[in-house]
Amino acid sequence: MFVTETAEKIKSMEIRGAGRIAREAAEALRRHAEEILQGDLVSFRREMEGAAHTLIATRPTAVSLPNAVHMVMSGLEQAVTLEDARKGVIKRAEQFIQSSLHAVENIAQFGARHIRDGDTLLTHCNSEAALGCIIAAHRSGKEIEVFATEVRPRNQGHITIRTLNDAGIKTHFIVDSAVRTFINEVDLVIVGADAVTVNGAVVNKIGTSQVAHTAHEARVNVLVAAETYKFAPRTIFGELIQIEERGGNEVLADEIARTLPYVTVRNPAFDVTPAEYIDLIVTEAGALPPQMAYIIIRDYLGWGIEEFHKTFEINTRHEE
Ligand code: RI2
Repeated sequence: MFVTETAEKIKSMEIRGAGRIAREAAEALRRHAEEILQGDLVSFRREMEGAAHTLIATRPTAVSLPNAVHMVMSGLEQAVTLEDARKGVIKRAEQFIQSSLHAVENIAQFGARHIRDGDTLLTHCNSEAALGCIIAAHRSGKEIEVFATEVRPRNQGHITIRTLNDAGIKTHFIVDSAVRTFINEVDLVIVGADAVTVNGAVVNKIGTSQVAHTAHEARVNVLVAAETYKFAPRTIFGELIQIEERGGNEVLADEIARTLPYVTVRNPAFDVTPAEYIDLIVTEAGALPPQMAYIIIRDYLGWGIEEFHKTFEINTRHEE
């Protein structure tokens, strides 16, 4: 029940933001494990796997979601009693949520050091990790200003300007297409991430790549704030990040669209910024150039690699 509710909220974006989605999915699994009272270990596993699948299927791009689900579900196979299995899920979900919150705090502290007194920043969309850096810099006494974009079609920029305003940070609210007009007034771009691939490309809210390209042209540095669980292990094996395309009615009202039979709305929710437009990715484990994404995947999400090796061994045996 709680899993279905959470899944619906993630789909409709009532719950949004890659980190928050991951924590809410972990919490849904935790509650689900608590609520399964009937059955044995086998049926518990089956129930939990069903719930994991439902949650992962909600939004395809933010890799924080499958990574979080994987972390909570890992160890379920090895559990020997139903109670062990239940306790394991609950414990790992709590651990994930706590470590995610700590990660966001650490990133804020690390990221703030890259912001200088007097800087004007630009952010796109609404990222708790990116905003954490900006707010931490402000709290440490640095005088900063922020340009925040509107973020069509879902207007996440409105959430961003409210947060910045509440923190007492001087903010300029601009439409997405005004970034190039103002980029020469900007010292540093800070954005979040939904996924980071092994070649250091960053998948984030649609428009991020235009912002980064514009910044690159103007020689303005681009900093990405991303927890390690936003790195995508399977990109090592060539798996591509699926870019979610949402309904056209988020962009153009149905009653208008109906009068325009030759017009189709395209509404990708994310885009890919290549590594060469990114100067630094700030994680809770420290800042690194995007080209070092593999190290994070290997050291923090090694499970993906192990799984691949297992599969590979099986495949070679088949070939013999
Ligand atoms: P945090 C969001 O996606 C935005 O693309 C944002 O930059 C990213 O998640 C990371 O957000 P959406 O859910 O985890 O608005 O840093 O589609 O909050």
